[in-house]
Amino acid sequence: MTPVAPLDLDGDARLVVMTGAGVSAESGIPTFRDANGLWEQHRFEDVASPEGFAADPRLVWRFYSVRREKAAACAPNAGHVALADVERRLGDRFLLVTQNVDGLHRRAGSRRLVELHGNLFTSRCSRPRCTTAPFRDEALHLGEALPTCAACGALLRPHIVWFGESLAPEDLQRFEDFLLTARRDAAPLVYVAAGTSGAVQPAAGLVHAARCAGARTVLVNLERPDNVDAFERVHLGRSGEVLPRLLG
Ligand code: BV8
Repeated sequence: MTPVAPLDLDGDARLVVMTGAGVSAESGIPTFRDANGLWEQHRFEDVASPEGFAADPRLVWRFYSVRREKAAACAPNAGHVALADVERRLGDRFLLVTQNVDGLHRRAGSRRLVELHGNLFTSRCSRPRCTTAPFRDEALHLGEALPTCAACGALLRPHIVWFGESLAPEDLQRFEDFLLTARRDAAPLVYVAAGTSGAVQPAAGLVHAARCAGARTVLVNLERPDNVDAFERVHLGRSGEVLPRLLG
């Protein structure tokens, strides 16, 4: 692994970090696109799309229940802890934006956190106009009977952003506001992406918005991802080893 010089985060510097499934790999959670990754067993259209849910809600509930069970049995790793530590140090000069739905950032102590793609441990009514709000759900729905909404009787679904579904505008706005505030304050801005293949939009494109806002860009990944050219500094290595040094 190339030497890792700590980021200069003193003074008024702002740091925004984007994480993907690679950050949870060292906790034992399979990524999506690595060998024997999650998508190896399923086409993502079948298990992570509204069409897939409509066609076979039992398969989708099994896919997410198995991941719910796995994530609950895993623990945050040194990369998650380093991100929670730097948040304690920087306070509102820090923002964590994750594609991950496993909940490990929150369990490591991160609170200035935007879960762009939702959360494994949250369910909601599948009927868009139902008034039932998303709620904490740790149950495993592996059997024949599928969970239904207490208010309207429709099927419940995981509170996850599936392919073909839009991200929550307020989540993207929180990221935009953080960039705008850094610019307004003429503060140095650093954008770090860790453990992501840069394959999924619009998350993979956030680095371009950060560059337009004047950010220095740093990548931490096991291999060169699709959007590697968007980064000025690249650290190839395990996020559990690199992030503590980079953010220390
Ligand atoms: C949307 C929830 C508008 C599910 C997920 C252009 C613009 C807008 C949309 C699109 C576009 N082009 C295509 C689209 C459509 C689509 C898309 O991006 N498709 C891809 C496949 C081409 N995007 C969407 O549908 C998005 N919606 O844009 O709405 C819209 C509306 C209608 C019609 C069109 C557009 C919604 C995308 C969200 C999908 N949901 N997750 C679930 O989790 O079950 S995405 C899913 O992939 C996960 O969230 C995952 O995090 C994410 C990205 O994967 P990564 O996290 O990067 O994981 P991956 O395995 O790929 O890579 C891991 C990396 O880590 C590897 O590089 C590996 O080398 C590295 N690594 C491994 N170990 C380590 C490590 N690195 C460091 N240390 C280690 N130890």
